[in-house]
Amino acid sequence: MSEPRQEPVPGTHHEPGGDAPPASDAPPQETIHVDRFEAAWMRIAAAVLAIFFISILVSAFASGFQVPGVYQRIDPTKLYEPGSPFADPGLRELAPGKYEAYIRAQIWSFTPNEIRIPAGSEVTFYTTSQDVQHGIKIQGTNINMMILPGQVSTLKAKFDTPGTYDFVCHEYCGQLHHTMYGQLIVEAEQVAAQ
Ligand SMILES: [Cu+2]
Repeated sequence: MSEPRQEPVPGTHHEPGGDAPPASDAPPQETIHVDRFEAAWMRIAAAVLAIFFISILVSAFASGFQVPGVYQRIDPTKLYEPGSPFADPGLRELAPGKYEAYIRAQIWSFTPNEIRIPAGSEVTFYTTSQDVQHGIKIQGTNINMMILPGQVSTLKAKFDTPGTYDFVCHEYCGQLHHTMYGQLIVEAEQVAAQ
């Protein structure tokens, strides 16, 4: 299918040799002089950017770093209402070795403040705050996120090595902020083979 030919609109037709300057009047091409040391620093800056970009790719795809996602919005005044997963937070088993952990933060504690899972488990964490801004960092893992009132944040981690993983609030939330901590205990008993 061919487009219908456009007729030139009267008065807008560009006449050859009109206002465009003749090509012979164009200034001669000039090259920009870049000092030797300046050029070296430009190459170093480009190399540093490339290294940073590669390190982002390696951390995202090889080391499994994740950016905490906004899972949903939630009314912080309704966390205790029936049906809210934060009314009775804690660990839920979805399948052998697969868990979800709901953690509610409030001044100045986590609920629950102790979580036990068998080694080899994969846990998806969901967190929200009842009052002010908190944070959670689980030692030795990629779990490190803000806990905000009105927002449910989520991150996932796999726990292969038995041991005790402390978690703390890392966002100053008032006088007893330093008392806001808990423990995730990975028990030596392995997840049953599937
Ligand atoms: Cu805090």
